[in-house]
Amino acid sequence: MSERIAHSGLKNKVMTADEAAQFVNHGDRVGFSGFTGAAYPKALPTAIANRAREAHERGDEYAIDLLTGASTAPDCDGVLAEADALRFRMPYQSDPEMRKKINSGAMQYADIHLSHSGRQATSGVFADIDVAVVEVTRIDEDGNLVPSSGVGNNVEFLDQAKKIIIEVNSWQSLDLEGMADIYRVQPKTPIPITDTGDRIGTTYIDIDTDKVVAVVETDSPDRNSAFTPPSETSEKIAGYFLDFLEGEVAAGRLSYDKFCMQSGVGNVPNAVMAGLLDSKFENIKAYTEVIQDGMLDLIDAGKMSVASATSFSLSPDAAELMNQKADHYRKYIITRPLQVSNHPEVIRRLDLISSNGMIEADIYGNINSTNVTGTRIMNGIGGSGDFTRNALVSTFISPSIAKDGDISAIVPFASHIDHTEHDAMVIITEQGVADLRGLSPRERAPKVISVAHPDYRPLLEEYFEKAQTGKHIHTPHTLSEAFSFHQRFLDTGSMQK
Ligand code: 0RQ
Repeated sequence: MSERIAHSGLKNKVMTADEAAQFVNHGDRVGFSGFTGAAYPKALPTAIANRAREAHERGDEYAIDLLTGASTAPDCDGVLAEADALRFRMPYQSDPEMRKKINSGAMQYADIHLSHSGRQATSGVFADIDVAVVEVTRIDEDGNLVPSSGVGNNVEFLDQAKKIIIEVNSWQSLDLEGMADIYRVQPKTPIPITDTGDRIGTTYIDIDTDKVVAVVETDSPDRNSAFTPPSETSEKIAGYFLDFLEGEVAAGRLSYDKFCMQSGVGNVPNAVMAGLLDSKFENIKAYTEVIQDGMLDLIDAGKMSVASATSFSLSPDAAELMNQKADHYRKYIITRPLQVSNHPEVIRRLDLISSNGMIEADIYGNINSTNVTGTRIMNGIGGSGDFTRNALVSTFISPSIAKDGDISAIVPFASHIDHTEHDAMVIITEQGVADLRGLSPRERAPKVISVAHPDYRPLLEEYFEKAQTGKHIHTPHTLSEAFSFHQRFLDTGSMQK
């Protein structure tokens, strides 16, 4: 381990996680590394959760405000939520325990665009950050930090924090060094990225080593949840997505060479990437948030020339492969601070095609990505807004039904709106493609209804027909029935009955 901590001053700060947790006090605002299950601190969360539990048993208060890059893992968000150690959390999370606590009102959750999260931290929206806890692969002789499997908001948290705790994780490959491209976004200054693979910064994060109060050694894997094999539904959706891309080529709007993509996380995006393996597309580029299994496959097949993201989100097998072959993959992969990976300026410049999942879309193309029946948080908006609003073409890919058909993903009116009809351009389900570009609301509705599940199409057609008998029909609605699908679900457990 000692070769991983080359700075002599910081070597002297090595201590246990329990000792380091003593620097994290009740009421503190704490910035953690971590993004979609990668690069999160592995030891401090449990140590902080234990502190919280002990304080609560004594009858004392103990809760912190936690800022991260995005979701972490059960041994981070999960243990902290379970111990009631959090008062507040931002941004994206996807932990079942945390979801329960948020939805029950036991903690506060601010679900903000990921591209805004670091900027809000540096501009003082979250006031001072008391402690930054950041996982790294290595500390060099000058005290610079070599990021592990992701960057997220680490730079912003390290710059802002009064105290720094570093976790040096020997599970992470030393060959990750060179993958990161660290650049501090300056207000009113263009980001000099004009192509996906441009490197504009350093491979390490420079810090004020005087702020470091503790260094903790760990040896634990990232979360790396396994993906289930692609279902028939996700393969159908992937097929339609590829048909859509072919249509764009036929229309002269896209080339088989150097198409640039953003891809949300999950099984459907991985099925899309599996489809791209056998497609005519070559030299594919990804300017996206997370490196997924499918991207490693595309790189290995010589189909993807470069992938830029802020973090990994890999299955256990792919994480193992990354640990063995990081020196190979770092020729193709760049990890950037979240403010850069998700920056609207760069996304718009790169003319990319985005694809993200959704909870539901309404008949005019408003998208709910986050709140089931408008009230129950699932995960969060993540970076889907950053990419949807700024992509050349924004797509949403989703099964047309959920919960064995009790829920329709196409509804009369979305019960919560993350992406408006002005931002969402194409909706793809296993039923087909609804290309909404250039259409008025009344032209869009039949297209959206055509990708609903056949069991729900008649109900949606009936709603649309009746809504057009109203007085103002630019965007026809019968407001008293706009949430009838959701109400039926709450009353009977199914949107159909
Ligand atoms: O529930 O886990 O209990 O089975 O949602 O659904 O179909 O497996 O799809 O994993 O792609 O998730 C929108 C949640 C879709 C995700 C969402 C239930 C469904 C299942 C998962 P179970 P699927 P996915 C990149 C970009 C927002 C952030 C984003 C998401 C579970 O894509 O969080 O895009 N997106 N970020 O049963 C009730 C509905 C439902 C529903 C699905 N209409 N009502 N439940 N589900 N539709 C990542 C980052 O930014 C970090």
